[in-house]
Amino acid sequence: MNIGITVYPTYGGSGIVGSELGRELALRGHNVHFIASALPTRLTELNERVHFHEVEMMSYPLFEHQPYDLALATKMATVARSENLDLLHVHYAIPHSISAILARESIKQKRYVPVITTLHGTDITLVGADRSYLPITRYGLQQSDGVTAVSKFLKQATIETFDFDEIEVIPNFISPDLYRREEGSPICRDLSPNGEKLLVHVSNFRAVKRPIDCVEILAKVREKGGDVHLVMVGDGPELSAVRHRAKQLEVFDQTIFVGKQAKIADYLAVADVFLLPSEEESFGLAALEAQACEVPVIATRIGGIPEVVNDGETGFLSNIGDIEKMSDDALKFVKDDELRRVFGLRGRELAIARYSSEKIIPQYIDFYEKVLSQSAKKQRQNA
Ligand code: GMT
Repeated sequence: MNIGITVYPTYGGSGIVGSELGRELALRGHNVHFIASALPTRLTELNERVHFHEVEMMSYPLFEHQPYDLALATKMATVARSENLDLLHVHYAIPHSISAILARESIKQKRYVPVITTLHGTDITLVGADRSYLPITRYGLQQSDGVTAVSKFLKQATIETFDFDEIEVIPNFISPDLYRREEGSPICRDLSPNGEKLLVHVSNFRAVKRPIDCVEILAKVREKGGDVHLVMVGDGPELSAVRHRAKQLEVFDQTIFVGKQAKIADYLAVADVFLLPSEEESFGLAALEAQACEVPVIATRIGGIPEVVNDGETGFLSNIGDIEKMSDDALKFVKDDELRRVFGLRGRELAIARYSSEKIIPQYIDFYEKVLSQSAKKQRQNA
């Protein structure tokens, strides 16, 4: 198949999933055309099966704001025709599905190119659910030829908010070869020079991730006798507040801010405990990646996290903001090597059994084929 994929190319779970999906599809012989405003972060290699088409923004004195949605739609339509795309697969509904629908409609006299929208989370729970965006998000869902969601939780949230239920759940995935344990690497020696245990958090430091809770947990674990460092991977709006709180709690010297990283796996591979204290998480891709690296997860019992983390088996779940319990749970892993090992092994086992690329990518391919045959049938009926 010739597949067009659109993602937000910057830091964010949906961009990672879309990019890795493209890479996996290309490995299986499909031609993938990324259509985005920049090369997606995790897309490190272009080759004869993986192509990148940059959305060029048009500037004109009349435009106070450059019309990205239209520039994207224009590029999608152009690439769909020039590369003979079979379908357009967009990640994150706003505005990608609207742009794709516009592209599809603008060229349908020549050929009908179906649009598949994958919902990731805040496109439904925050942005799409906002009263001002709700009607256009619903329109994007209704007009897509196929819609997938990354968790059962997100499907249910979409049904409740948008009264729209034609959604296939295709969960996020990991490549077990890319995410695996690797102790004793140079990174590990830098982060833990005296053998301190490593708590690791990875996010885009938005308020919904509650990154400040991570330094609160660090302070409590240390207070309770845990010899730990906290590694904060990523960047975003809450970063300066996190730094400030770390100083207030006198744990700044034990907190290592490494910024955005192209290879998150390097940090997860040496982590001892992964922290994800979010107040919203439709799936929690970083928790899955951590589990694949045999790292037990301390997270909140919200959204899709219980679908990914088995409480008491691959990690421990708590209520939002329950720093006391999260730090007690983290301390258990810090103090007990065997507990950490058992939870870690089980985490990798479940991550591979439920969410390996071998299992999930065929589900996307089957879904593409289903949508293509349904839309071909519809086109024949309308002819
Ligand atoms: O919240 C983020 O980090 C970014 C956001 C995105 O769409 O880029 O992530 C969402 O999609 C990820 C991949 O499917 C999920 O793992 C995250 O749980 C989800 N974030 C939220 O629901 C807050």
